[in-house]
Order: sequence, then structure tokens, then C-alpha cells
Amino acid sequence: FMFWVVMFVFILGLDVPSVIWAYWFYCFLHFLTFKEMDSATLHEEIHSFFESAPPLKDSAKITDKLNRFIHFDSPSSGKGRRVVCVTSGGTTVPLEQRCVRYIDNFSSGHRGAASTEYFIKAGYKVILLYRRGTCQPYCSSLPEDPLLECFELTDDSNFQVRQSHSEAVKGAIMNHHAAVAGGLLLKLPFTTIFEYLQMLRIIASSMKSLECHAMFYLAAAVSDFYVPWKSMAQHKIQSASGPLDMRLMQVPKMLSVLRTEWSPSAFCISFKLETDSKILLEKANMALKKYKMHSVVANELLTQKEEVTVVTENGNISVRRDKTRPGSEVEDPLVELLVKKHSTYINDAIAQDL
Ligand code: PAZ
Repeated sequence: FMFWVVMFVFILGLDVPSVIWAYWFYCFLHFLTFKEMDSATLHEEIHSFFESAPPLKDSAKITDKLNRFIHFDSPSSGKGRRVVCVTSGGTTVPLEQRCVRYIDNFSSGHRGAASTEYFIKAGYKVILLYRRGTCQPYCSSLPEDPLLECFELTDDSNFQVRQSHSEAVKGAIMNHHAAVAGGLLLKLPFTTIFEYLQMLRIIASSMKSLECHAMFYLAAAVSDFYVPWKSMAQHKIQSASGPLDMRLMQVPKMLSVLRTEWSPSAFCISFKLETDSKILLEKANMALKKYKMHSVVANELLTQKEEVTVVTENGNISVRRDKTRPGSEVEDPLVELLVKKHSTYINDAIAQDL
């Protein structure tokens, strides 16, 4: 390559400044072409992910539920009311179409459930996209197996709440009922990566009309790799065939299309979890820039319940649980900070429109 460059310069008799300018021009063209290629490839990958995914059951019902929820108290457009989509829990990756085995991750859904409560307290309507079977809002004071531990039989056909659990049960039922009946909480369950991403796309499209009043708080632990539906074994994989060799594809990064196409005016917060503290902030910063997030919440596996770092364009903010208050949670100051940032974002957007 260098030989041809030298030949080119020699034949044209170019001077040094012209060569430097030509070089910069070449780099610029190269950069533009690659950016376009990157974006075209991503769109192709996203298209093929959705094309080959098993169709979402009840997608029309989900859209209808969402529209009614979003426009519950302001039927004209739903604009003005803040709505946050909280994603929670981990997505599974099925290995067989008639799924017996799947890949899963550690996420318990605690962060999503707790944050939902704080957002509702702050006056938001919450769409909670959660993994079936994970932690639920208002249930943190209940024991692990509430049905069996909170109730006791009084005779053969009647039962009652055990005295020791009556406050927790009453609190959970009352708060949950108030949130749902008041049009402040809509819960939508998912299990697989296919369901999660299809539902996130529907939610984002339904929230598009809310413009800057919409927020995405993406705390779910989403699989990075998956088996495309079409190349997946239909029946249970047989162990008699020997060791299992399986090629997993990368799940296309949907955050950038969420920001640019699905809900471009929404305020977007993504989460980044790492186990190695040395790379955490660097990876969070990369996500902030690459996916044009408004903030990225960086957390480490071992300390995620104690502290998180909110990474923004203007610097990092460390958020900690208030250890002096028993039962305090890091989600409390975290949601408070993000609500403030969302207010600034809304005010800036309104000022720009004037
Ligand atoms: O669900 P949970 O409370 O057990 O954990 C929350 C979390 C660590 C999954 C979340 O804070 C997070 O970092 N989610 C993004 C994970 C990632 O894809 O990097």
C-alpha cells in the first residue's frame, strides 16, 4: 500500500501539505463509509433477529393494554404525564424449540422491583417488563414462599393470615392494588430473549408519542448470545450423540435503534454490570457514547446492592445506600437522582421547542 502511495505522490508531483490534506480526506471518506456499513449491518442483523424469532403470543392484546395504560388519565394524547419502562430480571436463551434446556443468568429482578416502587412514589406511571418468577414490587417483606408461609388453616376448609405476617401481607396487597387500580403500574412478563426484545420494541413504539416525558430504565440482564430460532434443534438435544458443539450468535445491540428509531425523544438509562472493577467504568463510558444513552448505571456484582456509579457526559456520580437507615436500598437515591435528571431533560426539551 505504501509503495502505491509513494508512486502516486511521485507521479502527481504533490507537495507535502497536499499529501497531508489528501490523507485526511481519505480518512474522512473511510470513516463515513464504515459508519454507513456498520449501521446497515446492524439493521440487517436486527431485521433478521425479529424475522426469525417465534412470533410473540398476544402481541395485539399487549399493544392494546399499553395504549389504554398510557392514555388512562389523559385520553387526548397521554403527553405530559411521565411514564417509565423499567426492565427487570434476566432473559433466557432456549437451546431447543420445544424447550427443555436454556441458558440463563443470575438476575433476581430485585433492582427492577424496588425501582418500580420508587418511581411510582415519585409520580411516574411504570411499565414493568419483568422476567416471570422474579422479584415483584411491594413483595420484598414477604417470605420466600408466601403462600405456604403466610397462611395457616383454621379448620378443614378455612385459612387465615398468620399474625406474624399480617402487616407484610396487608402492605403488599394494599400498595399493589393502589398502584394497579390507580393506573400507575402495568406489569408485562417475559421469559426468553425473543419475547423480551419483541416486547421492548412494542413498548417503545407505544411510548414514542410521550416524547421527552418517556423514560427507559433498562435494568434487565439481557443475553449477549443466542441460538437463532431457525437453526435451533426442534426436539430435545440427545446426549447419545456425544459432546455438544453449539455456535451462539451475538444478539444485535438494540439500544441504538431504541434511541434513534423506536422512541427517539425518550430519556434512556442503561445498566452495565461487570465482575472486574478495572474495566467497569471504561465499558460504561463506551456504552454511553456508542448507544447515545443519557446515563449508564455501572455496578459491580459484589457491591451492586451497596453502590452504583451513574456515568454521564458531564462526569460520574457515585450513589450509595444510606447505611444509617435500616432497610435502606441503593435504588432509593438512584431513582431520586435520575428523576431530577429527567426533569432537567424535559425542561431543556420544552425550552428548545419554544
Ligand atoms: O436483578 P438484580 O437486582 O439481581 O440485579 C440487577 C442487575 C445487576 C442485573 C442490574 O443492575 C444490571 O446491571 N443490569 C444490566 C446487566 C448487564 O447486561 O450488564
